[in-house]
Amino acid sequence: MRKKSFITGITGQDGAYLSHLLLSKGYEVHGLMRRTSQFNTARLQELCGNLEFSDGGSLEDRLFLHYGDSTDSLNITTLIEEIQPDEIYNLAAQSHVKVSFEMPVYTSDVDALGTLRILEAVRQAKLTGKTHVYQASTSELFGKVQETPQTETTPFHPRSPYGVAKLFAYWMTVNYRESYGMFASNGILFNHESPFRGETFVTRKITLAAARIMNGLQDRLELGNLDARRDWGHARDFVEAMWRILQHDEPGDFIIATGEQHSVREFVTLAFEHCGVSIRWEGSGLNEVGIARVPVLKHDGIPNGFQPGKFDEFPTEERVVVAVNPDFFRPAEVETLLGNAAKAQEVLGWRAETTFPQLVSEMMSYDLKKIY
Ligand code: NAP
Ligand code: F7E
Repeated sequence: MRKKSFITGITGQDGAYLSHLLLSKGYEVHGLMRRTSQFNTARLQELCGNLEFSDGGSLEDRLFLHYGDSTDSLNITTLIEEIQPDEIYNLAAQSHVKVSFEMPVYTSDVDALGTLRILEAVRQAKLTGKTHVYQASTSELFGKVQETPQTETTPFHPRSPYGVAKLFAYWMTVNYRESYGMFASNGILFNHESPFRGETFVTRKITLAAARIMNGLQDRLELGNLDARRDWGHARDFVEAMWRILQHDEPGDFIIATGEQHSVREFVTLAFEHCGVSIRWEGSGLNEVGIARVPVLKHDGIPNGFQPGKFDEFPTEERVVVAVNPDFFRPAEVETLLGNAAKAQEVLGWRAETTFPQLVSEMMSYDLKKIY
């Protein structure tokens, strides 16, 4: 019998990597998918579409997508009762911190109550003794950090409606574990990125813009807080940690992080270095700019075909390629995050495999090809 998993947020970055991992391990994967006016399964198709199975079976026999929404209690309860999953990964969320300031009520409904709906559905379906539940908790819980690096015992101080909603979800997960003996665990994951990261998160915004600038398609990249520091890992490594958390003998809460932090400015510098371009930073605050010699801006919308190593083949100009735009500031900022994943290493045997330069390189290589 195949193990059955149910992933909410299956169409997102982590949902797609986790589906790949679970399908490769022989799981039957069920996913909650929102009805949208355009197809939203591109990540799943790219990461899982070519999977081959040793028993000769096909993807259609193992991957099942169900329409639904984390705000719809009846839908969630019915699906969990029908699927009777061995493992639930609750990844669905309005996951953009800046957007959460503009949509605090909706963000709370999805990210806070959405988690409660899952936990309560498991209880109502009398699956408490069977189903292991993973909750996608976040380093945003630490917000205005109380100590560095952050561990499982660091006090929380969220700084956004997103962080506050995730705090409710974190404690509900602990509460269902303590009240009903449910196998419910929190993975407190620090930022993790990949070529499949949403395009409005800072890392992907940078790699896409750098690829467009190098192809003569974009004048400059406008960013908010260049000094923000994050502990950035690779989503592929981090979904492995999610799986290990649910395979452990007992439920618990785990920090998942690389233990290394970099600023947004460093990420930009490395992204352009991948293209053979070095950025000169000048000015400060709102007037800070990044200047570089890059291919001239084209006006016909056709990429110039840039690839690393081909820099000398293009007419170039020196210009401002990065500028600060206060529209991207947040009402309250999380300035610095750095995780200590010693518990995950000791208890789960997990550690981040991908280095920061490898992550930036993989994302840049992907986006330089995606331009076409
Ligand atoms: P993501 O790419 O934004 O994916 C979010 C997923 O949730 C998408 O599948 C999205 O569906 C779905 N979703 C949004 N609202 C929903 C709703 N009302 N009902 C059902 N599904 C809904 O996020 P991610 O980076 O994969 O992150 C996965 C989870 O980990 C999230 O809970 C996030 O908050 C948390 N997390 C992420 C990080 C990180 O650095 N990536 C770190 C810590 C924690 P659509 O495709 O239809 O939009
Ligand atoms: O911002 C700064 C911004 O939006 C990172 C989510 O997955 O990770 C993510 O949340 C930093 C912040 O991610 C821009 O102010 C500067 O300090 O990429 P981000 P995030 O807010 O850290 C956590 C762990 C989650 O749980 C979330 O779901 O970069 N920044 N300039 C910018 N950020 C954006 N988005 N855009 C800018 O132009």
